[in-house]
Amino acid sequence: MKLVLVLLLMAPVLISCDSEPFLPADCSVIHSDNNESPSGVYTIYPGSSSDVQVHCDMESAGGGWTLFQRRMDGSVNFYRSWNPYKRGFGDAAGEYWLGLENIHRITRQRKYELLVNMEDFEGNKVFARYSSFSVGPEQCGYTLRVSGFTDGGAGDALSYHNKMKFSTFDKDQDTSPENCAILHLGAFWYRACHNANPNGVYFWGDNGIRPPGVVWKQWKGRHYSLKAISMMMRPVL
Ligand SMILES: [Ca+2]
Repeated sequence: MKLVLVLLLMAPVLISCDSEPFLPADCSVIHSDNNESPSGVYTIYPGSSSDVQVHCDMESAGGGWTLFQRRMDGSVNFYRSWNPYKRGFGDAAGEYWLGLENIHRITRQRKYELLVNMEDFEGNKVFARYSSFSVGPEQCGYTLRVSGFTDGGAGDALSYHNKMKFSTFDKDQDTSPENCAILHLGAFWYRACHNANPNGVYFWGDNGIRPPGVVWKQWKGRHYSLKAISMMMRPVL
């Protein structure tokens, strides 16, 4: 009896080699696996082992986009310090920031493009698209690299931020003598300071008297806070 027990304990753990676990690195892999997958929340594996929930846009421009930033209703506070921006916060089913480390890990794998969808309070929808997008490692300040603009009605607000490091209120890496994150109540790849402030304070409509909100200057100017904006990436085929 003892011998049987010992043999059982020594038996190798059975591992099925018939199918590899499906660990998609981003939404494009999920879309390629099944192009009828709807938009929504999925789990991806941007690093070697870590998993993270994201919203996948399976409709815009062919689908397969991984959202790394989303504002839509003001339900999440985006005025946060360096560590939350590094690691990510919010809810993949609503407003969230994927985290600079995750964005870096995804965009270092291959060439990515960027799509920014936005909407005003009158229901108008526009976009800006960039054929090349990446975020460098933390040692380099999570530097943004973005180029190859295509206008979908929004105008080009991001080229101004190209090659900038990321700044939060507790980590000033902008080129201004002041602290852009504190001045504009956000966190971004500020220069001195911005043409876009997608992580600014959310406002419901335009009341005319307020600090800077969720801004895309080339579309609505400096004083209009958008109803919705989402920033998403996809590998270039
Ligand atoms: Ca500064």
